Amino acid sequence: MAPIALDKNLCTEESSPKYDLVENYEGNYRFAPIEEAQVSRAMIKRYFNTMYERAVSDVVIVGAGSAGLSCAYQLATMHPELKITLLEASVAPGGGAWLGGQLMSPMVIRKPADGFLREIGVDYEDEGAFVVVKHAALFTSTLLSKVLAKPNVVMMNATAVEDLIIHEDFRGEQRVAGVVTNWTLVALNHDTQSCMDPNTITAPVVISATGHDGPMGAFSAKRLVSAGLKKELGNMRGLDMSRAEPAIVNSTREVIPGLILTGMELSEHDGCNRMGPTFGAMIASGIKAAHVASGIIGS
Ligand code: 48N
Repeated sequence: MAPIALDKNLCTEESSPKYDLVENYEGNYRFAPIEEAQVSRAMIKRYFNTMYERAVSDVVIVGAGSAGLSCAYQLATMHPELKITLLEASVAPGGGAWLGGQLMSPMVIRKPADGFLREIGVDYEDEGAFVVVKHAALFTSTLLSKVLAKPNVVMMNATAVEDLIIHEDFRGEQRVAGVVTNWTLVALNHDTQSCMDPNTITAPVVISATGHDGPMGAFSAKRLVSAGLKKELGNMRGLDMSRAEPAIVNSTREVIPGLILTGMELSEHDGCNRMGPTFGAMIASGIKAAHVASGIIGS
């Protein structure tokens, strides 16, 4: 099919009207011509090329909340050669870090995690033992923009991990070898439709940062139990900021070969306390998960 001819005289830099000149708003503001099919094809080509190319990834990160995004940033910075695929079930990434606690938007981050804010260029007010970012979305949007600017990171949102790929190695040891995905609206409607076949993404390392909340929270931890790879969940304990934050960071680890847990998913897996609306542990745990992944890949 012949490519759609463009109105050439509107597509050159010198001829296209300056978008910001006031007179362009006096009824003659014009765009370069477009055909609907061009828009669809521009999106389809890129989206499905991404799915094809990332069917085999080096690292899959499940969940684009504060832990998953911090991990993606750190890992992509340490290893620009790795194909890192970030999967987020919601349409909007960010998880609990968009709004902060109780829908109150200022975000508290305990020292020393404030160093990461300086790394990514987010201003804050210093309160001594902790700092406060004026709006949680300032942190999340800045971090998200840095992550998406990394050439080796691809994020697929509205895409749910609905199972783990689990292989048995030559020693008979079970290891996670990737994830099973579907569009989230499909994954949430399995009970209303006959089995909708999923997509797979294989990767030697999966980092699960699916949090403790929401319709799919602690997904991988729960799947380890239902797949018989873990006897039972630890179940998140009551709120204790002082105990919760170091516990989450210090317990960030590879829980079974090929699967690293980070962030609040660990509270459900191990039975750690919750910390409420303070986010330093999410940052530090995400960064630690990146180092754990780096160690696995480098070994
Ligand atoms: O923000 P969350 O839920 O998880 P973390 O661990 O990044 O950050 C946790 C933090 O927000 C808190 O809970 C704070 C500190 N409060 C603690 C407390 O005591 O209350 O992000 C997880 C992301 C979300 O965006 C989910 O949509 C997504 O993971 N997700 C998934 N994405 C793909 N496939 C799935 N199966 C899936 N499940 C969750």
